[in-house]
Amino acid sequence: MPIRHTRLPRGGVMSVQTVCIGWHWQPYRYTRVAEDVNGRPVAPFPGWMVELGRRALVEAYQDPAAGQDWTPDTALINFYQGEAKLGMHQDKDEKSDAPVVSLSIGDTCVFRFGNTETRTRPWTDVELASGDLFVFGGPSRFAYHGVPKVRPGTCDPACGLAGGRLNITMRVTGLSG
Ligand code: MD3
Ligand code: FE
Repeated sequence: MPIRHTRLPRGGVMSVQTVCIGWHWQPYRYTRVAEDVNGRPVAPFPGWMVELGRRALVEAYQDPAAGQDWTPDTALINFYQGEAKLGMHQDKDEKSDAPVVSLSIGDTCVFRFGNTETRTRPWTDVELASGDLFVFGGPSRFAYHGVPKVRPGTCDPACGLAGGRLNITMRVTGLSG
């Protein structure tokens, strides 16, 4: 399935481009085929990424048992090119409160981490650089968050991207089939 700008239900188009594995995400739903793109089944979720995510949970929680029952079945891969940004939102399309693991590659961005009640302040802005990995578990899982800015040209040449920013989020959908 090719990467694409997701169409929003009210007619807008996201400036970020997204491609999914495991399950195909559209606002408010997950499906096994990319019906809004080309009707093709999405690529399977690779076992090595399950293991990478589990290692992240073990490190984040400093608990060798963390992640043993955590099996991500989808990843949303966002690509930020040019002026692309992501407005403040909650991730509520998964039927699971399991942690989300986020891995950033490429240009540094400003990540805005808000609160669970409103999409407004208080929030905390943090820079996410290439190689940064975050685990959002517990109450953070349902906090509002967004990416107001990417800093062009801040990527280490060794990151392997010609420009822009990639973010991979591993998730548990809580869906079956
Ligand atoms: C906190 N992605 O894919 S990554 C998203 O950089 C998303 O592309 C941003 O927000 C990006 O939904 C932020 C960090 C992140 C990802 C998912 C979360 C933080 C999260 C889900 C719940 C809580
Ligand atoms: Fe999100």
